[in-house]
Amino acid sequence: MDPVLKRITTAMTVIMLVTLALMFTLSGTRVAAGKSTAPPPLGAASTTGRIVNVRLVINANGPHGWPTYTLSQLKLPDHAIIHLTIVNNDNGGSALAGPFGRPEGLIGPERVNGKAIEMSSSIVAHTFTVPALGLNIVVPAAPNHGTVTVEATFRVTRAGTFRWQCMAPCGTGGTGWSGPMATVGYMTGNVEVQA
Ligand SMILES: [Cu+2]
Repeated sequence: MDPVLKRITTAMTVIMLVTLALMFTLSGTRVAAGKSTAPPPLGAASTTGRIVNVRLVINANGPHGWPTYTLSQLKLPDHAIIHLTIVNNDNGGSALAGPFGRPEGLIGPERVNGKAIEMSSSIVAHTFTVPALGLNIVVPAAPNHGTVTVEATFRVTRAGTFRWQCMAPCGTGGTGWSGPMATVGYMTGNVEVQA
């Protein structure tokens, strides 16, 4: 073969191989990314259409030994349907303030361990309450050394930043309203609804 032609052929073969290798690598990356089943980080909002799944965990013994919601600052898109799951491992109960033993502002019933429940209780572990949004989610106590899972669906229709608060005085002090109940990052925080 003509040496020049041979060099050109070799160069073209190398280019083709490199291109193929690159395509293979890229498609492999895509498949790997598509197959990823890692759960979203706690409290992160994952959007599927207009349904947003949010997961919170309540730890009985957070920092200071205080009961703690794992995420105090929630960001939600306005007008989305929020499917909120709360996993609670706190087996203690507290007497509720006011009418907060009943779920409020939800689409459909609250579900406890997968079962729809007409809940009304004056002693619960915690609540997730956003007064400005008319939202109240009741979290019963977990069994000893176990967890209880609460699911609630609601739609936010108001942009802004709103305070959320647990309404079961699970904190310190004579009334149970000090410590975690009064400290952002534990039993109170903000919900930011983004327009
Ligand atoms: Cu609480």
